[in-house]
Parts: sequence; structure tokens; C-alpha cells
Amino acid sequence: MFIMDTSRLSKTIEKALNAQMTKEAHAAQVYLSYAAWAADKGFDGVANFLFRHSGEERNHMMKIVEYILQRNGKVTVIAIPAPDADPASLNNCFEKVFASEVENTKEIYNLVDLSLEEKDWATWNFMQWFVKEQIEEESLALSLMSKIRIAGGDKASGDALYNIDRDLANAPDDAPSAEDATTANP
Ligand code: OFO
Repeated sequence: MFIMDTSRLSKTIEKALNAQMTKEAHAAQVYLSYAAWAADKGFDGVANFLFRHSGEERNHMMKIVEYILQRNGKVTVIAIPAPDADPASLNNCFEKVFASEVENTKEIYNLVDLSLEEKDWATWNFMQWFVKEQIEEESLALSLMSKIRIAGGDKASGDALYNIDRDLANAPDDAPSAEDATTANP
């Protein structure tokens, strides 16, 4: 009997989306581990910021799960690789956050490339949300790095670290987007 294939994703795209779903779950674990590290070191503001960010990464994972299901593809949940070692300092923590965002951006670009190659415009369009999100996430990570660099990097004083920690407790989850800027409100 002929059984119609109702999946709207090619096997290659389905595999790549599942891999990206696991990568977003991994990013959530990475932020979770850095947050727990920061809380343990007494940086409660940084911890709060990173815990919130871990939740955002989990939302990204769910976004991909929902898209695969919507396209009638198969979601494959596998083990999430463990995060790497704890940061050595707050400076190192922010450097690691930036590196992990850049790494994730590369993965997202690969998926965009693949959807372009396959002319899968639905997936291409879906992935544009992630392209935009990564601009914000990289810019947020860069601003963390420059804050601590100005404060003296690994040699930042206790006072400077205290101020950074206090600021991050109330920092917004998202960096402002260039697309929303106007001349009056750059
Ligand atoms: Fe999922 O955006 Fe960061 O990594």
C-alpha cells in the first residue's frame, strides 16, 4: 500500500534542525552551569542574569521543536552534551559567553546555507528569526565583555565587580536591536 510522505522537511533539513534543537538545549545547560558558578562565587546579579538567559535558550529549543512538528517532521530528542569547565573568573565567564554565542551563530548560518541550497524557503524564513536573535545575543555578550574590560579585566577591583554584578541583576534580557533604532532614539 502506498503511504504518502506528509513531512514537509527533507531528511537533511530535519536532521540539521534536530541537531540545532540539541545545541540550543546545550546552550541552556551552559548558561545554567555558569549561573550556578556565579551564584556560588557571590555574584548574585550575574547569576540572575545567566539563569534568565538559560531560560531563553530553552525557549529557542522549544521554538525549533514546534517548527519541526508544524512541518510534520520527526523530533528526535537525544542526550545533551555536558557544559565545559566552570569559568576561572568573571572576565573569563563573559569571554566564554561570547565564544559560545559566536559558535552558535555559525551553526545557525550553516542551517540557513542548507535551507538555501535546498530551496526550503519555509525553513529559510524560520531561521531568519534566529539570525536576528544572534545579533542581539552577540551584542549583549560584547557589552558584558567591554564592561569588565573597562573595569580592568581579570584585575578588576572588588568595587568594580560589585557594580557590574548589581547592574546585571536588573539588566534587560535582550540587547536593543539596530532595526528598532531611529535618529531620535539611536
Ligand atoms: Fe539560542 O541564542 Fe544564544 O546561543
